[in-house]
Amino acid sequence: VPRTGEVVFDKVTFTYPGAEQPVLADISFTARRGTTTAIIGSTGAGKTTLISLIPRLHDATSGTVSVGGVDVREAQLESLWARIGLVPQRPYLFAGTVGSNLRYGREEATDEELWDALAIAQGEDFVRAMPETLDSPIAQGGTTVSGGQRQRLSIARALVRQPDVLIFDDSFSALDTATDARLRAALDREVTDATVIVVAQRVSSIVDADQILVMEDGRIVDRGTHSELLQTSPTYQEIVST
Ligand code: DCP
Ligand code: MG
Repeated sequence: VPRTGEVVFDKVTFTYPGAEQPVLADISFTARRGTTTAIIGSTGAGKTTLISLIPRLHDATSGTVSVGGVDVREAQLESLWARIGLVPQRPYLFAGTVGSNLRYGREEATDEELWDALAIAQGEDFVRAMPETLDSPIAQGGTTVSGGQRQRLSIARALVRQPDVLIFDDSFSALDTATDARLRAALDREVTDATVIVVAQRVSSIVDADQILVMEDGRIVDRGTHSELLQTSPTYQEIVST
């Protein structure tokens, strides 16, 4: 399996088991290594479903999804997952410590690597301010940290794994716009090799993306850069203005 993290969707359709209507229809795009692909669209458009096909949380009903040139259905699941860092829309923390939560998925990571990931995820300051820093306990369900802190720990956990493909599902929504901007600038600076896929609600989080896919009812209705879409896409214009 080549180490390149290019993600390709080719005419992908997906219907949830037992459902009548497809949730994704005719999805084709390429997300290249070293670039950021953003996915935007209203609630229920199918964004989370789309990204869930990459680590095979679901399998496409028709069409193919490939990572690094290999059809995900033919890849070994363990090696596929090792190459994907997915920050879920509802981040979860385990009972344990800050450190054990960050090491989940890469137990051998050093403290220095954890701090590097926290610095990018804008979590360094609040973890340093905790009485036992990386050894601070996290209660079951992560109730000892705020929603925004949980989001940042979840982002840092994905970075610690140094994946080829980094997927953020609405991961910046609980952050204030200044923190969001700092985090994206740090990602741009420090994560240069990965294929980054960002699902976002806020247009400000994706203005710099190399390509933006605009989704509506399970389809990609428009695509382009921010400035291209401002001129060509009524759907995008509507999202921008709300
Ligand atoms: N759906 C379903 N079964 C599931 C998950 C979703 O039937 N287990 C349906 C609900 C929506 C459609 O699929 O009609 C798309 O759901 P998504 O969660 O993929 O939509 P988004 O991620 O775009 O929505 P949001 O912005 O609210 O996260
Ligand atoms: Mg979603």
